[in-house]
Amino acid sequence: MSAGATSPAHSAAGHAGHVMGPVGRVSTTTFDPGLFLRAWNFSDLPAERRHRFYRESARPDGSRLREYELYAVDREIEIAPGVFFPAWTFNGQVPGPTLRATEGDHVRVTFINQGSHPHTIHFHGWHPPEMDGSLPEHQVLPGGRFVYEFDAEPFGLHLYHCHAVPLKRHIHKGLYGIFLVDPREPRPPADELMMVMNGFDTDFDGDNEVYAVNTVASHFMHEPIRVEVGALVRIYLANLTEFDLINSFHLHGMFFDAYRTGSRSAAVDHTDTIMLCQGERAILETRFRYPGTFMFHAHQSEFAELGWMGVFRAEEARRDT
Ligand SMILES: [Cu+2]
Repeated sequence: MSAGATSPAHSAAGHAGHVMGPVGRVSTTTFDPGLFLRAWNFSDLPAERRHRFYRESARPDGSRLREYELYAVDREIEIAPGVFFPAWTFNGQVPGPTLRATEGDHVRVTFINQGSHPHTIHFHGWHPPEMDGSLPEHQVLPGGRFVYEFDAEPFGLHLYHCHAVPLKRHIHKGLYGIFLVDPREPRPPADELMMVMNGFDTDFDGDNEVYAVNTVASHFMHEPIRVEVGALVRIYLANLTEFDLINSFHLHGMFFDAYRTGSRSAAVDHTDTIMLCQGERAILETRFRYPGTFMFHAHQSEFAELGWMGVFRAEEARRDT
């Protein structure tokens, strides 16, 4: 339609019902997708509470021992305004807490199953078979516990998730999280953001009705992700969507470097859209050139309209001199 052809039916008011995404807001008191963006190793908890779930100590070779406590618990979560999902969670949240180690660290995860079904934790990365959490004998029954222990390698953006059967149901119910392993030679300092693309089958018909990044549909449309113009922004992007074969991330107004699985130091692509299969991950790096608001969303328009859409707000650095 040309600019001059606006009729009352096509006025802004006439399109009020066409606003993408649900109307209203989800409470962020129990889970805040914005807090999840920049939290790892339970950094979002007060110190004394954090100590219960995460402890780190130096080892003689200069690496660290990192000890975690993860528990499975059934919990209803709000994924869109007034839309509640009967989730199975790690530590009460979907995605579960982000675990972050450096290559060569020793990781010890005590898993307690407080849920109503048998669960496991299956980590991506190198580990002995008895730590795999995938075979029938690996199942941790309700009320049971298991200690997963392995060295963190290789460096890259990995996952952890339940591997009890039926697998797609256990993952889709919410039992997944990011297991990030940094290289020994650290990546350059950056504003780092954890983004988990996920979907929810609210009527259990094997198809998702709600999509999001970090669980809450359209959250970052209401709460823009604030970044600084010119600063390096690093996005840790993981696809934990079930039922749909692929998901994607598209960023407006710029290009980014992409490191698939984050396991190599050289970028493999320079693009504005990246496609990830189920369980696939990528690290994305860019610098915002202009101040202003930049949309990001799945390039599957259906997903975007069902909640997988948000915006960045880039601002000039404050000069206090
Ligand atoms: Cu499970």
